[in-house]
Amino acid sequence: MDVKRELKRRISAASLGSLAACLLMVPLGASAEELDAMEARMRLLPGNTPAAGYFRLDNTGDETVVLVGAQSEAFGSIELHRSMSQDGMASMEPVSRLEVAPGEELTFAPQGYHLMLMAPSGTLSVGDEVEITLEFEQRESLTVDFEAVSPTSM
Ligand SMILES: [Cu+2]
Repeated sequence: MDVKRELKRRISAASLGSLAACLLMVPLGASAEELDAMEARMRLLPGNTPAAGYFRLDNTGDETVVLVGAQSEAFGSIELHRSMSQDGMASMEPVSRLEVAPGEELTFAPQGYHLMLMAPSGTLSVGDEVEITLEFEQRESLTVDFEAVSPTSM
């Protein structure tokens, strides 16, 4: 075999090697189909009380998914919160990350987890749909349409 051809072969083998290395740097299980958000609603509350976002997250993939936050153009600030009842007093606290194991689902619902939707950029009415982007650790974000519902509907 002549030298030139052998060299060419080595180069293409080397570039294949670096391509493989690049592929390995992409987080595994990054496919969006493995994660579904359903029943996404936001409950509007009167006055200056922040709206609350509720949904269900299904992890049908084989990797644990970690929810770390949310963003929306419709709100200045969104936090993950958990409602609690202690000594008969209702309160809530911020949550920084929530894990959803493979095959598990996570439900945001009244008296439990909710998205605290603060500083709305406009007036929201029942029936409006707002995009909220859920953010995860080491995987691409998921943008979900949340439908505005009345305070009494949930
Ligand atoms: Cu809250």
